[in-house]
Parts: sequence; structure tokens; C-alpha cells
Amino acid sequence: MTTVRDATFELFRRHGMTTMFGNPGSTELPMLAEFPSDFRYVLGLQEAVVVGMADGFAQASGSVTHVNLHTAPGVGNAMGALFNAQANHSPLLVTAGQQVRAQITMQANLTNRDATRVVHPYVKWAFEPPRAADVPAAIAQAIHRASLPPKGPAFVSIPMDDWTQEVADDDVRWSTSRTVTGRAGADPEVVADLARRLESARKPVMVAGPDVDASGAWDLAIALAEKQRLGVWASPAPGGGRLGFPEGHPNFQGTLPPGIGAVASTIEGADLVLVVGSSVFPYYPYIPGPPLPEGCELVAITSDPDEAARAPMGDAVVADVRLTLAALLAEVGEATDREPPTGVGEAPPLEESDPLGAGTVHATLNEVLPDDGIVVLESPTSTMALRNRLRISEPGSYYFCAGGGLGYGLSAGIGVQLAQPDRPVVCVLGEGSVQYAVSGFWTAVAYQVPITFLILRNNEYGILKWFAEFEQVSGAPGLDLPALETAEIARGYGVDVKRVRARDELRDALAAGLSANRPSLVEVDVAPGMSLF
Ligand SMILES: Cc1ncc(C[n+]2csc(CCOP(=O)(O)OP(=O)(O)O)c2C)c(N)n1
Repeated sequence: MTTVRDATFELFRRHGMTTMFGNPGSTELPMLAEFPSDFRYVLGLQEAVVVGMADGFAQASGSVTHVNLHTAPGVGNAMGALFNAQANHSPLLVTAGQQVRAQITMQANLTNRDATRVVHPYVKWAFEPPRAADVPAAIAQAIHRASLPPKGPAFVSIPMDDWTQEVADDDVRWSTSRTVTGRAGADPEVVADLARRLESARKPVMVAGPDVDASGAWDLAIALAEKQRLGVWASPAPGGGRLGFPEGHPNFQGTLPPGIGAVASTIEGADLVLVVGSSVFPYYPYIPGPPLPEGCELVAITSDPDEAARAPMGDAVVADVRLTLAALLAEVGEATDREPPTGVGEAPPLEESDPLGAGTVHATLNEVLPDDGIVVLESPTSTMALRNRLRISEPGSYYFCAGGGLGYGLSAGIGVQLAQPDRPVVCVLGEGSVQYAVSGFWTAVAYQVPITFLILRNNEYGILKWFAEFEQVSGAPGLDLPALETAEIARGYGVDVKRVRARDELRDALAAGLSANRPSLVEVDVAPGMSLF
């Protein structure tokens, strides 16, 4: 005999899931009892932060990550972050405590009524096991579902009295020792057909999206672009949670704008678009127009059947991005008669200003960030300036929220740094964005996570002012953030902070933060408005 708890922790060990993110309540304590010493519990002080940290950890480690939440209110607080995790294709096992079985029917206090319905739109699967003995199998199933393409959160609600129940070894052995793998390549005929389409196109281009990085296909995307002399665009920034192609490479052409008509005019002249590891496309705002230039075709390779089905134009191949790119690379010939692309050219020179422009801030970051540095970004008005000044060119080096819910950046940054302890992580945030996950500072300090926060302070919700102009909205309230002392708040949580204004001070403070082995924060005043460079 064994207990549900022992069998489940053994299951976690088998999957290498020994880091658990959570915020506990009375209904979760039975799971945490006698917490094994080979496990690490990372405490977050609010559930959106807990899920955001797990999201970053899951993406940066490439493995299913366990988040434990406190019955209905904990899950409720986490919903926005679960929306983000689903958009990020982040493989999460989300568990939540539940009342003891004897008190669920009477709906005693803290009963998670409709436990499986409330999370429904943002998880791949939601389940409450009918018997205590089924808990390990249900959790095993959720782990498999989270890791199968498209990766995403899967949810199990667990009555709190289940953990101490005894089960026969034979009742859990079979279901908890299974391996399920989900990488499937494309039909060779489909690959051959795609290769011929690429070879016979006059001017094919590639659009590289987040799943290139997540599937480990970075080098294959480069090799295919070079062999076929493809100009490569990054998928539009709002949904491009990760980079699929080195932005300093001569084949790189820039980031696609996120509007329907704007995409078509940007790739004018192309006659075939090969989209790799992205939805088609994460558009926003609405800029109507033809979705592609006249006579241009599109083929998307995605591991997500949903992305394939809902694309508004073009063909799609549902298959693992890495395997499909490898097969395509082997199948296509060298495109020696096409002109090789010549890159995006130099960024315009920096303009002097006081306070600094966001582009100058990011150019300064670029001077001090080591080659193996990782950027986690949530600074809406400076997103493109960062991309254009850093031209990140290593895999696994950029994380951005595909879902667009603020609070991801600060939390995910901590998770990414925990998963990649040997690489310097800089988390670049607008001061407004910080506030959605501000208690994450406590976790960074409590676990001595050596992350560097760079806070851009423009005293406003800058991007919303940009949107107000775009949407021709005047007189909207609530777009200014005066007297918000983010550095002082972070100091209260125990972070080493520095407020700077001049470029030299910024460079020194960032360099010091990046070499410190504890969390540090640099808050810099920046000029208001949107910066592209
Ligand atoms: C959870 C959530 N609430 C609200 C928003 C809407 N929103 C998008 S950007 C933004 C302002 C961000 O301000 P800040 O981080 O200071 O960056 P800035 O726009 O000034 O660069 C807001 C409120 C959102 N994306 N997510």
C-alpha cells in the first residue's frame, strides 16, 4: 500500500517536476505535509504571480511545471495569468485544493463549486477525480495533456482528504509510469510538395514565430533561410512571445506589423509566405485590408490544430515545427539563383534628450547585457525600441506575453531566472506593468533570484495614449500615473534599488545589477510616448 500523496510525489519525481509554485491555503496543506527535501516550493504572494512565475519557468525549462492554487478564490485570482499561459503555449499542471469529499455536496465553506467549469476556457482539460484512488492517474493524465501539442495548462481539483488515503500499489503503478510523446512530423508527401512550392516561387519569405524557439528549431530555421535565401520576418510583436530567428542575421527583415492590411503591404513583392511556428497572425489593432499581396500564397507550419484551423487565409501543415523544418531542409535544393537578403541595416542614431528616450535606454542595456543574457519584456511603448536596439540573436533569450495580460513580465522573469540560474536575466518593465505583479519582488528576494529589473518610468500608461489617438478617442480618464514610486515599493520588499536619469548612471547601475547575485532594480526616467528605435 501507498498513500495518494506518496504516489503523486513519486509521479512528479518521474517527470522531473520537483519545483512547485504555489500559494497555499488550508485546503492545500494536506498535499504539502512532510514536504520532501528533494522538492522546492516557490511561494508567490498572489496567484496571478504564482502562475506567471510557473509560466516563465515552464517555457525556459521546456518542461511541465506544477502550480498549486487555493480552491475557488485562488483559481479566480489566477485566471488572467492562465489566459496568458494558454496563449504562451506554456505546459502547466495546475492543481487546486477542494473541500473534503463529505462536505462538497452541502457546499461547506471554501467548496470550489463548478471547479472544472470556472477554468474551462483557459485550460486544455479540467477534472475532479471521482475517487481518491484516481488522483495520481488524473494528475498523470493532466501532465500528458499539458505537454502534448499545443502545450498549455491542464487542471485538476483535488479534495483535501484524498492525500492521506491509502491505495494499493497496483492501482497506481500502471497509470503513473507511462511515457507519452507528442512530436509528430509531417507526411513526407506534404513536405515534398512544400519543398517544390518553395523552389519554384519567385520571391518566397519566411515568418518565424515563437514555436521555432520552443520546439528547438532555431538552427534549422537559419539553415533553411540561408539555403533558400529567404528574407525572414518575425511574427507580429503582440503575439510573438518568443523569437524564431536571430534579429542580427543578414536574412532578417524586421518584425511584421500586427494589422491585417499592414502585413500585406510590408511583404509586398513576395509570392509565397512560409509561416513557421506562429498563428496567422496575432493581429491587433484592426487595420483592414487584403491579408496578402495579390498573387501571394501562404503555408503555415504549426503544431497547434487550432491555429491551423482558424487562420483566415493560406494552407497549413499541422506537425512538429522542428521535425518538419528538418525534413523540409533535407528535401529542398539550394536557391543559388535568388539574391541573398541583405539585412535590416543600422538603427538610426540616438537622439539626446532629458529624460532619456526609451531607445537610448535599450541601447545602453545592449552595451552591458552579456551574449547569453535573457530579456523578459513588458514595457509596452518601448517593445519595438528594445527589439531594434538589441537585435537578440541567441535562442531562448526573449520572453514576451503572447496573451497581453499585464503582470506576466515581472512574474515570468522570476520563473525564467529560476529555470536558467546560470544566465543573466533582465526583466524590462513599464512602471504601470509592475503594479499587476508587484508582490513578485518579495519572491525574488526570498529565494535570492539574481534577476535585474529595469523599470522605465514615463509617469503614464503610454501605450493607451497611443491607442487613444489611433482609436480617435479623446478625454479618456485614467491614463496618467503621477507619483508612483516603484523603486521605493521594491525597496520595501527588500530589492536593491537605484533610481537614475543620466545614461552613464544607467549603464553603471545595470552593469552592477547584472553582476550581483541577488535581485536588483534600476528605475530610469524616460520621455513619454512610443519609441520604435
Ligand atoms: C491585466 C491587464 N490590464 C490592463 C491592460 C491594459 N493595458 C495595456 S498596456 C497598459 C499600460 C501599461 O503601462 P506601462 O507598463 O507603464 O507601460 P507604457 O505603456 O507606459 O510603456 C494597460 C493598462 C492589460 N494589458 N492587462
